[in-house]
Amino acid sequence: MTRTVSLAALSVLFLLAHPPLQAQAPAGDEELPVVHVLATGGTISNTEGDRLTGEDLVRSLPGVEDVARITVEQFSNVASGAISLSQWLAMERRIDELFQERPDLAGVVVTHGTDTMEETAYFLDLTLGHCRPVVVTGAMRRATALGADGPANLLNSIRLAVSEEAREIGVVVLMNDEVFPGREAVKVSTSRMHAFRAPGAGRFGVTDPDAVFLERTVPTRSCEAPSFDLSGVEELPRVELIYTALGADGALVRAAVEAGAEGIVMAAVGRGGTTPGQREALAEARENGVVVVLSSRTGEGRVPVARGEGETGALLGAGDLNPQKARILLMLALTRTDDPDELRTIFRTH
Ligand code: DAS
Repeated sequence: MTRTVSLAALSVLFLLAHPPLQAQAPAGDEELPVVHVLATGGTISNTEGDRLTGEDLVRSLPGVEDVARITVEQFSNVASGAISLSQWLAMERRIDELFQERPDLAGVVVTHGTDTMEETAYFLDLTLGHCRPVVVTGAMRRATALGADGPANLLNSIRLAVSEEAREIGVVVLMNDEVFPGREAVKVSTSRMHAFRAPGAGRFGVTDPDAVFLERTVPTRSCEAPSFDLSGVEELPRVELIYTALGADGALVRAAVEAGAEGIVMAAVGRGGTTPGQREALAEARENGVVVVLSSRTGEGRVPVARGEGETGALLGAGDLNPQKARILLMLALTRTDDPDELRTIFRTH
């Protein structure tokens, strides 16, 4: 007689042998701190044609059981370009809930695609009202590639999250042994292992095999309250990002206004320049109540917040925030105010 074992029965047997990490009380040496891994996808999870789960990633880490007790949660499993703004809101709420409900939690590690990692890190930096470490990490090489960097990045992130130095570090990015503040981390290479930088500022610290070193101070956020409290916010205001290049007319600016944008961030040239056609359209946008912010496509340096008004058609400059980070700050600022002076203050202080 042939015996058939259903897939469901096999799954049950597998689960009995490997209980899901997120369903468990953190296992392991009770003296060790607890870290929660929130997996979202990205190259760190990629194999040929498939994606590993957060549990797979943690199980592959040699020696992790000597560093921390881990719980794992699969938040999503997508390329980071597919993470939606409503998922951002859900991610912030989930991490906030974890910190509120679990005083024992040393920190959270978010595994994330590197393409938009700098955006998620800044968003969380602005919206979480906690200082416990949230380490956002990923990989430049997929899990099955020769020299895959994901396991080292993940293990180093867990080491950072439990380290004494990082107790009040807040949101950071860790890639290739280097740590960057969530506000400053920028992806600067499509494919190199050292793909992250903090332009104009330098790294925050390093994870060496024997220890974690923080090498400079970073302006601290309040540990009591978030910079932007999103309770009650169900949707972020629409803010469009538009590039300046020679000969660009005002068509994209007008299309953004037509689509209902409450704000426009320009990836302007140099210290906030745009073309005559864009300037005209931006001035019209402002007359229609759209908030216009000038950032720079340059990659480093400031567009003074005081730049704006007059001929630029803009309200303010983004300081040292790159266009994609300026868009996040403007979205969050617009949940609170559209008053020009308050907006300028927000851009000067975040
Ligand atoms: N697949 C890309 C992403 O999800 C790249 C990466 O993860 O590094 O962002």
